[in-house]
Amino acid sequence: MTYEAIRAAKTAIATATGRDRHRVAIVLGSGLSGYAAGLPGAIEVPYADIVGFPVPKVEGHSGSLFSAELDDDPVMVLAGRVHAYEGWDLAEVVFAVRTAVASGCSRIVLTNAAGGLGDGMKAGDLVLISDHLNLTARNPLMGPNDDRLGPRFPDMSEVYSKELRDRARRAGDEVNVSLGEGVYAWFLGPSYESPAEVQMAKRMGSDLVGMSTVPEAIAARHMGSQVLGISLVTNLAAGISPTPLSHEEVTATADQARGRFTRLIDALLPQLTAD
Ligand code: 8IG
Repeated sequence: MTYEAIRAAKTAIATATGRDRHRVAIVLGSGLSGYAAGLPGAIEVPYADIVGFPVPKVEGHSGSLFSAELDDDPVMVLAGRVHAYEGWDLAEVVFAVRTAVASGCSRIVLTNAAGGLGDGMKAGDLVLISDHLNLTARNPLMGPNDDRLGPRFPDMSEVYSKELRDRARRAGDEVNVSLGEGVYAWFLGPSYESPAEVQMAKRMGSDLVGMSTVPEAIAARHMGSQVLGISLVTNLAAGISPTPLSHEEVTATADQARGRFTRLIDALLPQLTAD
């Protein structure tokens, strides 16, 4: 079923955008989806118009795909994502990313807002994800495997492409945006971690905590796409931060980082459409 559903969504995107292939997709995390509005000449397709796409219910806007051409290379921007904590199945959580890969995106950029706990990290930092910890005991590949999508036991030794991280670093250098690097731990949420859970995640080797990205990265790797992960640290994790976490802090940091994020992605996309 998933395979046919992905094909149907892919056809809907091709029809609505007039482009039957895209090269690169970028998923915009919370507070970052405004990036799409700044894309000149982009074609917007609401998720509700793409058969099979889950439509986010919570945030102010319900999610749209934007299709734009950068030097003749079609790029897909996914503004809005759904999370497991909203009650979506992981098959639904990864559906848009799977459709992007099926539509030709051999490189997927996953962005998110996250909590920071690595030494020296502070709110506002942009961090390249070097690896992840799946602390949810869930996996989007559970269930029967469809060999047309990928192998039963996909290798995860380089989920977040070293090559793409190097390209991101070069893009950052071009536009004076410094980038950290760290391991992202996936928690289900929606409550933030307790301080003890943050200490656990830290001792286990993580620098970032968040509620997204990992299932999408696993599904994209399953289908053979390269993945780049970028976190915006919008808050220090519980117990690291001297103050309680609030969604307002998260939004305020995202607002403050928007300019740097936009500059980075503008410099990065041409690096990613190039061979
Ligand atoms: I924004 O501190 C954001 N998302 N799990 N923990 C987790 N997710 C987050 C956090 C955080 N901040």
